[in-house]
Amino acid sequence: MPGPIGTSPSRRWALVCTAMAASSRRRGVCPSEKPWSRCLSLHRMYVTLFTFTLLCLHWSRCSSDDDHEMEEFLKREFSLSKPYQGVGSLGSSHWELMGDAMITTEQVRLTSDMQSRQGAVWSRTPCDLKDWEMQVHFKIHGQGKKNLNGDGLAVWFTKDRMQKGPVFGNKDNFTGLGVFVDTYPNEEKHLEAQKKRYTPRTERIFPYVLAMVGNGSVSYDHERDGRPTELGGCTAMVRNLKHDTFLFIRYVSRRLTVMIDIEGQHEWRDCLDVPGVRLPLGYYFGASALTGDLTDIHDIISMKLYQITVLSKKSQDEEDEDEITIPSVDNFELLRVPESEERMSSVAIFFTVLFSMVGCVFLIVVGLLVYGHWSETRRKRFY
Ligand SMILES: [Ca+2]
Repeated sequence: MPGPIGTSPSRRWALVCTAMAASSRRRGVCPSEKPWSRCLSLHRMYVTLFTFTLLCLHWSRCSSDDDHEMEEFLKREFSLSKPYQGVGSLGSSHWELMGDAMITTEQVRLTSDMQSRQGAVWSRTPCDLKDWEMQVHFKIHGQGKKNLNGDGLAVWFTKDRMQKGPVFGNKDNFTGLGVFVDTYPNEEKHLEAQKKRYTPRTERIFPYVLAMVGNGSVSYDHERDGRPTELGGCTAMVRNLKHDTFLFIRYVSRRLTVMIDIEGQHEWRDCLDVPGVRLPLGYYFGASALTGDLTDIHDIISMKLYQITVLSKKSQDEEDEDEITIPSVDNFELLRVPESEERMSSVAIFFTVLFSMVGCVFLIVVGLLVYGHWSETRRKRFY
């Protein structure tokens, strides 16, 4: 499988810079007829100019994409790999099984090739890492022919854990992130039954990988394969392959990137890339799968979680502005925090303060009137 890829672009760029600098030094050899001192100063000038250009180029590249400077570390407490020591049996294990999931020596089998199964494996520890990437080694296989298998598996980063449900074996109206490998085209079958067809623009070829963010009140539309809540996705022919298949989920500087490696070429292929994804800290990683009338074997071979350290200060500062409490996605209508509510709340605060002040003035006036009346009565009593 391809290794961690977070540092590669910047490292590639650094290599290019070094190579160009070396090449410039080679080109800086002076013609023999020039006086040596003049040649040296010319050489210095060229080197200075070239270095300056390189610095400018490097600066523009770094400032155009702050995510380039990264370091990554494998976090064992959030990773699941062979020999799955204690998983599903020991309370001390970092991972817990649910439903029909079971451990073998080679994999965590979420479902077997049987109807109406659902299984999951969940991390016990909430994850407080701000930037991370998860590499999932999985396998989906079974007897069912094309489009007669289902339903798929999901990788989760959610507020709740260990809850059964209809969304690939997890509860609906979940809070957090779900990345689904959907192997059955429910919507297409539904349209076929109505004698309708996809338009080429809206057609999605299954199996299909897609990402969804839920805020606890958004439902996954199973009949439409999650189309209304899809953040992005790609076709991924992952079933019954002889070679290994991988899913890569990166969440760095509020940018969600999903890539797949399913061709057996040890190369990541882009699937989706969405900026402005806001996920709170302290959620749980998990994976789940579901079979219905149609079946498949859904296996997780490993889940490796890398902590990403973004070295660019600018993006860190931008992120530290406020704490995220509810998952949301910028420019995604279904999940946007309603601005009207925010505006209403400030309007409400204004009126509360205003009415409090008016109330106070009213009370003071009434108090003064009562006091005036009382002292008048008292004065009259004396006369
Ligand atoms: Ca489906």
